Amino acid sequence: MRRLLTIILGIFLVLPCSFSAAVEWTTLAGGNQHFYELVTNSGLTWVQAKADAESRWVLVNGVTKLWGHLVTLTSASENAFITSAFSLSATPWIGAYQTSKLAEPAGNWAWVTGEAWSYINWSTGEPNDSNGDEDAAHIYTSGAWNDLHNPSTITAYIVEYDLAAPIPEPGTWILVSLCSMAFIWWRKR
Ligand SMILES: [Ca+2]
Ligand SMILES: [Ca+2]
Repeated sequence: MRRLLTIILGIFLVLPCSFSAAVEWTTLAGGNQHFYELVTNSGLTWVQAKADAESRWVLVNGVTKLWGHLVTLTSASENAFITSAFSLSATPWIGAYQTSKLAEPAGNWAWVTGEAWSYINWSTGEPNDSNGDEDAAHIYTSGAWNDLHNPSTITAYIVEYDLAAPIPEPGTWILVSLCSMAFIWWRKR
């Protein structure tokens, strides 16, 4: 009985405090300490995927909350990390989009975070603005990008977590405190 209660309490402690499927690109691996996650679903447009990514967050070390956004691939090494870390067979959305149609097909591309548009990895012949209506980007298994019709749906996107909240929200402290109190109470029994 005691063992069963320990397991249940352990699940209660671990799940809300540290659960995440996100993968860190560590400094040891030449990375930036950002976290990345491949999110799969039944099919979202680029606009829907962007909103979904921006509603997500991870807790680092139990207290630092990092908010997500569609991934920004601003270097060859970041692009290579994503390509090796995840199966990209669903050709997920990434955080590149066209701010206007005044310079098709390759002009006015931007990252959702406003980071500089310098590194590019378009697939051969892309972007091509097929049918005059491709203004959002996704990534192939090879790591190369394609511009696609924004209202098309894709069953995956990649989220990057790096936007730190300055102060953990009260709810976070309450959760951490409750977890700690529950653990101390259990050890004292
Ligand atoms: Ca990035
Ligand atoms: Ca295209």
